[in-house]
Amino acid sequence: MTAARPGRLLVATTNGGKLREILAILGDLPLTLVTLADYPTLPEPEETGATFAENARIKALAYASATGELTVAEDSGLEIDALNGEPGVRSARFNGESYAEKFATIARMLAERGADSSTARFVCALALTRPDGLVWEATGIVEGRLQLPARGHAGFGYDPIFYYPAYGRTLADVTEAEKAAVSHRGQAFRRLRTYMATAV
Ligand code: ITT
Repeated sequence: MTAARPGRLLVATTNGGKLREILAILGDLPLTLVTLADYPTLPEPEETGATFAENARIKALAYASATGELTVAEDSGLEIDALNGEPGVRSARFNGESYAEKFATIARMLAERGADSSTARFVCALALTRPDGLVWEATGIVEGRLQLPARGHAGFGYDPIFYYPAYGRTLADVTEAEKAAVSHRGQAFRRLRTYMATAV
């Protein structure tokens, strides 16, 4: 396997909310963490996969081969059971420019099905790659419930409508550390941290 640039890891995401959460978890690894801010002209790969894991591999491989870096990328999203798993891998592109509009779409779709809530989960699949191939992958899942109207201003994306029963709050109504302790991304990236500390 081609040696990537030693001692470095590219955290490849265009999403500032994800990036902040990931850097907080990986920050104490003895590695230089680089981001897409260090590669400002790279094109964004098209997410053509049918699953979170496939899209994570597509992104990680595209960024690793464009940069020559050991690279981690993740694909994540919200699965709402009453909507047959929607928005799922389409979470970022789901109906509506703003999250307020996306939440309104979800409320309307639920109402069409005679529901006002649903069990739901956030899923995060990450892929670690070198320029010539996949090195390792992991997944994290957090189970919760959809709660409308939105509540809380922390976090990002769908956090204000994701109620986490053990906290009795949405993930936008808890601290970043509380979210990371239970979140899909927290689980997947703590696994990566353990792997990187021992294997790379
Ligand atoms: P990159 O592909 O560049 O990483 P992206 O935002 O396009 O950024 P995804 O395609 O994986 O990433 O879409 C993930 C979407 O799922 C994200 O934009 C949110 O809408 C939602 N999402 C994922 N994790 C979330 C979280 O922790 N809290 C709230 N919403 C989340």
